[in-house]
Amino acid sequence: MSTTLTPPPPKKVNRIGLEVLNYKGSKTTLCAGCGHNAISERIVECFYEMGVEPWRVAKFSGIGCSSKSPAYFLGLSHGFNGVHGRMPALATGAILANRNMMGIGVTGDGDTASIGIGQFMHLLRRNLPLIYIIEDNGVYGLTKGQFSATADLGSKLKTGVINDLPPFDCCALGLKWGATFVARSFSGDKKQLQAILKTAIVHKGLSIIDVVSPCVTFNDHEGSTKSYGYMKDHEQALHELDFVPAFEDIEVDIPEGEVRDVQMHDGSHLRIKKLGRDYDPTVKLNALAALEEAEKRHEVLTGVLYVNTEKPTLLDMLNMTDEPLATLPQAKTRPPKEALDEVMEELR
Ligand SMILES: Cc1ncc(C[n+]2csc(CCOP(=O)(O)OP(=O)(O)O)c2C)c(N)n1
Ligand code: SF4
Ligand SMILES: [Mg+2]
Repeated sequence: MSTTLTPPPPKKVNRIGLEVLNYKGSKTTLCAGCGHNAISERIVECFYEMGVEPWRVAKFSGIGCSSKSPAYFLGLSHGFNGVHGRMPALATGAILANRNMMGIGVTGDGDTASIGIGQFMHLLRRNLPLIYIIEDNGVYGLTKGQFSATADLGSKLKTGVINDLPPFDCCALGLKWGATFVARSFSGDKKQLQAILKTAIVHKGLSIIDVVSPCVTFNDHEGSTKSYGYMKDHEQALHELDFVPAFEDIEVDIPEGEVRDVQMHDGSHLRIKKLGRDYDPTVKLNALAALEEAEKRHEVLTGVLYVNTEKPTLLDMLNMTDEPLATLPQAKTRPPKEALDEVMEELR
């Protein structure tokens, strides 16, 4: 009697032949249920599905539970965990030194809007090509839950302390001061966050993605405005999003008047389906007005607030070379001897 062995099913791979496993990182050490874990999972899925070469990605972060999360995704990528609130300077230096790398920064609301607000503002005016994710829970999770500068006015800590200062809205800052892709999402909204992340992966410029990401240990109670419960009752999606990458067939039926289509640099499409209102995310004033209105109504507006595919990046403005600076020969990085002799002559 002969036994036939069934071969194992073929491994599922993406368009560059990698398995999803190749996009994972170490096992998370964050609390079970922390919103930050869901964001790491979305990053793994999106980089896998987009077929990004992980060794071409540079991950940056500061200090905080959120800033620990780059350890939990893209284990084959380069990573740099810097000082609290100083990630933008690190990312700027690294991306300038090698424009072939795709930069992704993961930070917290404290890391960005409290101690790091100065660095954040300077990053915004530079339009550095970088995916900048703020895992926004309104508190300093790592140091046991004090209010951060994105905590809403009137939000309550577990101890009963009420926040009596108005928040910085990182999306409004991004819009006003120069980011070219600005979105807000919720860690619990898988589909929306995936479409936003995929768009950011192909966007040529600075993407600010503020993701409300509840801290289950210190800020998920009644009275908090960054809890799962509050988001369930107050999230207002601007539109329904669908991302069609350049490598997929985009021939799909679009119901006229219902869908807005934004073409990205690489030929990918961000499909924006109307939900109630007609919203054009290429007009900055629309975004600022929508945020103001939402604040008055105590709503958390999510979706793509703004996208600008025209503005030159910092790398274009500086006319940076394609070659990594570390590999340039001295002949290309120093003025020639004759030029130096000429300067010396002028000083004589
Ligand atoms: C210079 C400096 N000041 C203060 C701290 C203490 N500290 C560590 S993490 C943190 C805040 C983290 O909050 P956030 O960025 O919102 O991250 P989360 O833990 O909430 O994800 C603070 C104040 C520090 N590590 N370094
Ligand atoms: S303390 Fe809060 S932010 Fe930190 S891992 Fe736990 S749930 Fe997440
Ligand atoms: Mg925080």
